[in-house]
Amino acid sequence: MSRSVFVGDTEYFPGIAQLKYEGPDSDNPLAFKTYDPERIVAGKRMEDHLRFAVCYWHSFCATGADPFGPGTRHHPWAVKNDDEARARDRLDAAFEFFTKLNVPYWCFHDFDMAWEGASVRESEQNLETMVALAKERQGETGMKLLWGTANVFSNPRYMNGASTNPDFDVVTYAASQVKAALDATVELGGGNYVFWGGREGYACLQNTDTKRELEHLAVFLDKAREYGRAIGFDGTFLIEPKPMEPMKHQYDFDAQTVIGFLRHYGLAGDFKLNIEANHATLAGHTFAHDLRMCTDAGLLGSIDANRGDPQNGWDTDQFPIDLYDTVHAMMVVLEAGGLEPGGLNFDAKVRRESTDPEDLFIAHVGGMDAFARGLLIADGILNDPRHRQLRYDRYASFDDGDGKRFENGELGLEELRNLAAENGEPRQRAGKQERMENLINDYVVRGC
Ligand code: XLS
Ligand code: NI
Ligand code: NI
Repeated sequence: MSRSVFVGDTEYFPGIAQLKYEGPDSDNPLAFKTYDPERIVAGKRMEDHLRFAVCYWHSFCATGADPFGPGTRHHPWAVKNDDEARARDRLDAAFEFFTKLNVPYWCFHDFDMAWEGASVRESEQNLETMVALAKERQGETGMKLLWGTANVFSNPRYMNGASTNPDFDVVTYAASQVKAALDATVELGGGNYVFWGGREGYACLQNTDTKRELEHLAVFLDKAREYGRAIGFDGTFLIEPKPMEPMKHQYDFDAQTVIGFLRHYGLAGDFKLNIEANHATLAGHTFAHDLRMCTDAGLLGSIDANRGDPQNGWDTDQFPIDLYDTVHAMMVVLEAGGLEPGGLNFDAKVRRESTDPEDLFIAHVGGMDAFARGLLIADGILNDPRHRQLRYDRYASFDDGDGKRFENGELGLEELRNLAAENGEPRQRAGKQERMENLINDYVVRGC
């Protein structure tokens, strides 16, 4: 596919051409060593397995500001005085970046792309203006939208939550934004729509009616589904779990909590999960654990690819470069048959000290190569009969006979007791954890 290298009138990343696969021996920091979109793995192109997306917020809006100091990155697309002019420049810079990086998808929040107006109507118009331009740019570059979402957590009005806010007026405002963001997602052909519950939780249990707030959340999601389907959105609604930050506790704590919630309120199926690595680890799990909980439930929708720092207890949103993480994640994804219509969205930001424009490319290259390696290594492991044997043959006693009858619910507690009495002490069967770990390491070393 040939793509024009920049859109609009200005080149925002001069001196950087479209990135290519150059193979493992390349020493070019702006080339892929493993990610080769055309390479066939397990019967599919790498690009179609990984379905990479770039996020708008961290990459084109954030400047590196932290609670201790202002931004360090000076974006050439953020210099004009007028809101609309800045938004247009930012969009062009983003599409230039997407094209040069050569990824197929992107993701946005309403007010990453547009700017908030003084009224609901004004904000809607601002978003419509930017969606029209984004649609043009998608047409010119071949980019597709992985998902859209609404930022219903930054504006001070959402300090007590959005759909779970104790004040109904705030709930209606959140609804106005979700409606407009759903319209935008449909207009741009997005395959998914995300709800990350930014401030849907509490800071103080004692002043919060948790039962009522959770019920409001369920009603709100149900109405969003109803509206989305009515305007022709046939993609997946996604809930992105996170246990804390900004709130002390967030209702969408982790994968299993969200799965239980979706099933309880009859939302499962239309709604699936968007698992973010750093959120899973904040919940005390591994990334692969939360993915596996989703695939077991048939509810894995998409992935926010990033990583935390084991020494920091917050959402550092670093680029994913840990090979074990990507191997374990891709083992789950491959076993489940893939991510489509979801993908791997880099919800990750370069560090505050990474101030060269090329750093944003280098960071994405690292993440893409790490997942490409994860894919190849995972495919090798899953095709090794020893993996099957170590993981599944442990359950052979349930394949037939009484074990099978137990699985089918045909044996009562007394019958089970009698079997134990008859059969006596069970034979010890080792878990073989170290064999499994060594097998994985062998594939990691053998590489790609
Ligand atoms: C923040 C979330 C956010 C969502 C989209 O922690 O990861 O970026 O992905 O609202
Ligand atoms: Ni995220
Ligand atoms: Ni996050």
